[in-house]
This record gives sequence, C-alpha cells and structure tokens, in this order.
Amino acid sequence: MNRTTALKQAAAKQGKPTNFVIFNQTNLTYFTNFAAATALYIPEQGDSTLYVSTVNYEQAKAEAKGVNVELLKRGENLMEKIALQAPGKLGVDSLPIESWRALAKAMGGEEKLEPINGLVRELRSVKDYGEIKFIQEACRIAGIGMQTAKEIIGVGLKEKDAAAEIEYAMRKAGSDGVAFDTIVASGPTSAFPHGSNLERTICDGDFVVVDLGATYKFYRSDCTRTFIASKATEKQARIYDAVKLAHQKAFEKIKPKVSAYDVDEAARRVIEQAGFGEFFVHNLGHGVGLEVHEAPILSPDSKDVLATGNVVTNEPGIYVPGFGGVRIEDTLLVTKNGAENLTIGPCMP
Ligand SMILES: [Mn+2]
Repeated sequence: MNRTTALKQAAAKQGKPTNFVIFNQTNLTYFTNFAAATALYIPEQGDSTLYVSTVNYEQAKAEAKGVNVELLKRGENLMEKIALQAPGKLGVDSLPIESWRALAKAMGGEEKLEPINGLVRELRSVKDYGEIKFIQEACRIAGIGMQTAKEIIGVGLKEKDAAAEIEYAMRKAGSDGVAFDTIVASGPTSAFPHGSNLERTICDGDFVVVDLGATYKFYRSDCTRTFIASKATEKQARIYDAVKLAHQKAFEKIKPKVSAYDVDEAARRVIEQAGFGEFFVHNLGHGVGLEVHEAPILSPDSKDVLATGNVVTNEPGIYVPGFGGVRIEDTLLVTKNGAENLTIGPCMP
C-alpha cells in the first residue's frame, strides 16, 4: 500500500484528521524519497504538494517521488500557503514551538492542529520489502567494516586510526556514509557505552568495543562487537560470556506479538544472574531504519509490541567503570516465526 494511503487509514481509525502536513526531515524522506524539502502537504484526496526552497528545487523535481513539487519563493509564508489548502483540522507530525504557533495562527487556532507523529512512528516501524532490501545492504556493508576491525584491532593501534580504516572500508564497499560516527572505545573508555577517546592507543589486555553502521539509500545498520587485545583474564571472560548469553536469550525471545519489554527482560535477567545487573545501563535495543534510533524500543518500560517487519537491534552490554565494557549488537528483522539476523557473515566474532 502507498505510504500516504496507509497514514490516512491509520488516522481515520483513530478519528484524527486525514489531511496532513509533514515537516520532520526523516518523515519527508519516508513519504517522498527526498531528504531536502521544507514541508509536504498531504490532502485527503489527490496529489500531495512538496514545498521546496530554490536551492533544492531542481533536485526535488528530479528525485522526489509521487508528489507535485512547488517552489517556495523567498519571502513567501509557508504556513499561510498550507492553511489555504487545509480545510478544517490538520494533522501535523512535529514542529518547533515557534513554528507550531505560526501554523496555528495561520489556521485560525491551535484547536485546528492535531499531532500525528505517533501514527508516522508506527508506520515507519514496520518495514516493507524495499526498505528491508536497503537495510540488508547497509548490514552487509557493516559486516565488511567489522571484518576490517577484526583484522586491524591490536596493541599499538590508535582508536582514531582504527575508525578511519573501518569507515574507509565501508565507503569502498558502497556505503553512502556512516549511520553514525564509528565508535572504537578501548580499555577504560570501553566502560562508557558511547565512549570514544580517539587519541588513545590500544594497550595489552584492553577490551575494545567497536560500534559501527553504514547507510544505503537513506537506510541504516547498527552493529557492535567487542574484541580483546591479547588474552582475556578470568573476569573479562565472565563479563563477555554473560553478555553473549544475554544476547542469545534475547534473540530466542524475539517474534511477532511479543512485548518488547519481555525481550529486554530476557537479556537483563541473564546479566543480573551473572552479578552484573547494575552495569547494564541502557536499553536492550531499538528500531533501525531511516534513523539509527527509531521505533520500536526494547526497554524495561517499553509499551511496544513486536510485529513482522520490525527491524530492531539486540545489544546487551556490561560496563564496569574503570575496568572496561562489553557490548554485542546485531540488527535483526522480525519475521513470521522469529527473527532473522541481518548482520551475519564476517560480522560474527
Ligand atoms: Mn544500537
């Protein structure tokens, strides 16, 4: 089904307006396959209008799919243009508060606006065939990045140089760019989930957390492996094994209709039983698609329920301050009967 039609159906079900204006950059990409527009007006019936400033106008005409492209001239009031098209109430995805007020004023009152970002969030969380193909390609490229990491990580290498080699390898393999800045966190820095010292040189006995992702046709991947420079100590092995088992237990739990909370719980229980519960300081996972963090969320307080076509990460971790950290992360597709690991191949440790 067409994505705007799906949005209208979802809105109608909840008694919300069935005409919309989309401002969020990622949502604009989702509906038009074009990333540099200003706004999209989706009427109840007929073609949508994509408003684009002069700098991106020609590109929008060449690349935007299934919409009328309209030039937004200098000095024109976008909110008034939208209000002229919108009868009655209008669904709006998201706006900074000042712009929200300007749109409300143009529409004749705040009661004319209805937030619909939740509907778009839900739609985007279930991927169609084309989206899955792009994510699979982003995952394949991430695998090449991780293979490179596996080959080069060792004593004497600077974190920054490792990141450069990994990102170069992914670019050469077809990445449109990184999904996020590559993390290479060694030794004590590996105890920070998003740590990356960059100037640090990897030392003997370090845990080295490598977290990377590629982008392919706007879609992303997310993958983490933890290496050990030289031989693991007994404590390091205990931490690593606990994370690995948690990762395995969570994977086994994933299938449609399962609460995202329960998947998080399956991993968290393993880590707690191993005595490291207080050091698992983040959620188990998150959706991946046009953004590297999107719905559904796999966390202790998540209200999301998994569905076929969700793409989620499974990334338990243990971070012992001053000692080091371990995280293992895959990007998974929720299938009819369970989950398919998209970050396989050279990515596996
Ligand atoms: Mn992640």
